Amino acid sequence: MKNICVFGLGYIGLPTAAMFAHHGANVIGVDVNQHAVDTINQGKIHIVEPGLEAIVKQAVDNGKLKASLTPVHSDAYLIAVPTPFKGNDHEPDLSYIHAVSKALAPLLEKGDVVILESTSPVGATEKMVEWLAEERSDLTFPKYHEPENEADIFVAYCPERVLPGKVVEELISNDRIIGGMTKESTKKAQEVYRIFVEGELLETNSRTAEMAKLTENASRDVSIAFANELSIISDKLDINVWELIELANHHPRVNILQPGAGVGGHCIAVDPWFIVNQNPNEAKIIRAAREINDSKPDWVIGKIKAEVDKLKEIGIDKPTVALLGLAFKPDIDDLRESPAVNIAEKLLNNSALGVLLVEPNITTLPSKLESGDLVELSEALEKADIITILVGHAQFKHTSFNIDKVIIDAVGIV
Ligand code: SAJ
Repeated sequence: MKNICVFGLGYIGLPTAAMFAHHGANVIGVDVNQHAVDTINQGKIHIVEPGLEAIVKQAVDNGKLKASLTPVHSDAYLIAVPTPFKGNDHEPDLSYIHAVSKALAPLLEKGDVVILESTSPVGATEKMVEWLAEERSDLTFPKYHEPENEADIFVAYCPERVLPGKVVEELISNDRIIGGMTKESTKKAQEVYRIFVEGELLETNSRTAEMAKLTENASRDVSIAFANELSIISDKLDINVWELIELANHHPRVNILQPGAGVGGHCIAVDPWFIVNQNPNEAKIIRAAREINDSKPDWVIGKIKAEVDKLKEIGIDKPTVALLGLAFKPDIDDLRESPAVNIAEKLLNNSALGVLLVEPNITTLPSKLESGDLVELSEALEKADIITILVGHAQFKHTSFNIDKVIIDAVGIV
């Protein structure tokens, strides 16, 4: 497996391509984004991920990694393009995988390996094979129900499970699920990942691998929803939810996660919907968890509004609310799909309030919050009437909130 072509140079594709190149493979990374291609070919990166730029630079300088708008024939093709939603019912949009299939099909030769990594609904790998087969009637492709029968092309689904912020380390050390359409496809895909993966390469079929990826994130979503539901019940009963969870977790077989302002990011808040969309009548807990977690930002806004009303009653006409944290989780600068941004956006639209935003990991606000004031923590603590902690950043954990102000703590710091 000397030559590898990686489609999609985003948060997963780029680190994966760089890792293959760093371990001696000749890698062509393909992306439709000219800016990404140019940046990578200069040995730089267009995303934020600790430790990645050095690996990309070395691989580019050594001539092992090249980015391009067009693919070339390779021994293995790895697909890591987005699968967003389309329509109003969280239906996965496989058009990026379809476009890659069309670009890749003309290059295929007997013995090549095609691996899908994009988070996908169950059956997407078989759909991809259909698209490839439509273009190449001269080749045979594997069939899900005939795992012992060999074909000209080897196909597998191999999901990633790296944690943003720790991608470089986890790509190497995590165990991987290798879901071949046939037994031989699993073996061939294992050979590809063995180039750099030190974790176990667990064998299964493509549908189980697709479902495993969705299951991992849905499982975490359900666990967080349980914690968020407890926080709402505890608030009603005037119980401290953080103490409650701490106590319950002393039970040897209980391990409850932490409530927060909601669930953000591009994985846990998205992937469970693929299961719900495909199994609307069966996926009851998974749907409920999504709804509970998605409604948590509005619940936090309700708490803020209740405090605002109390201040108005005592004559403070336009109270100022400080929102501490905008990122989707602690100690990162990533604001995408962040519940804190959602809360900030809604409060900024309320002209009866002053709003101060604190996010120590960024220097400029995203366009949807451009009407807001990004200030230092000290200024917010001094000027605001209501302090709302939305993200458990280290800076906030090291701050004493021993001040005479209303504090709403969505993440249990105080
Ligand atoms: N959160 C809570 N309470 C908790 C834990 C998390 O409210 O106790 C919130 C976070 O604040 C954040 C959201 O959940 O808003 C998601 O954060 P996360 O750290 O749980 O996960 P991600 O989205 O950064 O990465 C997840 C990981 N999946 C699992 O842990 C099962 C990662 O391993 C996957 O590779 C990644 O999704 C992905 O790409 O699918």
